[in-house]
Amino acid sequence: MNTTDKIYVAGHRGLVGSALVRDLRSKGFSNIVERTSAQLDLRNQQAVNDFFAAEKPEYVFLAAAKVGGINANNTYPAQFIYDNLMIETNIIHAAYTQGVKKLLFLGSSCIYPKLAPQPIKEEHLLSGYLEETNEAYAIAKITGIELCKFYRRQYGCNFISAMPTNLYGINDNFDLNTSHVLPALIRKFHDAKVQGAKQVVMWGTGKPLREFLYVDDLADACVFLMQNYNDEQHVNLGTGEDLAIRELANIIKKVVGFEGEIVNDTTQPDGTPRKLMDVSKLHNLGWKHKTTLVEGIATVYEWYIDTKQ
Ligand code: GFB
Repeated sequence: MNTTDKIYVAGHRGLVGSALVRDLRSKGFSNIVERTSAQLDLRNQQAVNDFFAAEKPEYVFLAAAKVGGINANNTYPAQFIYDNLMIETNIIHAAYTQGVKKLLFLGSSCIYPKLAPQPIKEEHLLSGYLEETNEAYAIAKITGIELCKFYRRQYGCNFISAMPTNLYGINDNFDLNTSHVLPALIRKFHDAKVQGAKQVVMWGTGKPLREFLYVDDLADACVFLMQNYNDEQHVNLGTGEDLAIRELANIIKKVVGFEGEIVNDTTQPDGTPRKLMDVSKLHNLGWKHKTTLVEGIATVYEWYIDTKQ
């Protein structure tokens, strides 16, 4: 991938897509194609085909997706499966028909079985039942991996897949009904501090373990794979370290400076007990994350105060 090659970043306004555009620009890539969802509905096959025929991108980062936290996944499963299947099928097929040189598809660690051995290796895919709260999203993302695999096998397309762990960063979603845990807790602790509240509610038991990767590191890893990886098997992207949600809450509480207590709402689901990625494949390829969790949370909190308040 040369700096003048035409690169389409699908989903450039989202958490992942916006980090990809920042990363690509910082590395000198200047020919980046972007479309908002208002300009191009990626669920519409004709619109996607027309866009690819007109723009003829050479490289594609498929970061467009319907995403959300545990509550959004659980509440809107039809939208999560339909939107994601349509987006990825339309883009992958158009990339094939228009002769895209290389495509990187982004999935999620929730593709793995709910009770997969830990840490989870790439080969654990499709070896057991999925976590119920995000089954619809996981099925769509597994299909994306399989599309890339079979378009490679039958048509020789250089389509690769990356499976990131839970991500966070600037441009995240802070809506308490649809967000992931990390931005939700930043907002809850901040609001409680400002309002002088005594308690912050944490969903579930606080016992599930999660791994978090800063989205700027994720973007760097995706560009690294685009430059260096050309195989069929998907690649786990993570830090290889996890912590309990309760520990995460305590870190965020400290960064924000909230002095009250944390209470559990156990009417809310815990989701999968643990999903720690085995990142030895990624490390063996020569890539490792840079940002620590505390550094990342501090940066996001600063950004949140500057832009959302
Ligand atoms: O980040 P999260 O929504 O998604 O929740 P998942 C992680 C854990 O944090 C769960 C708990 O055990 C939640 O119950 N939690 C505690 C909270 N307080 C809160 C809160 O205020 N808001 C939220 N959202 N959670 C998603 C999947 O799973 O992760 C997606 O549903 C995707 O498909 C994504 O894979 C990366 O890690 O459980």
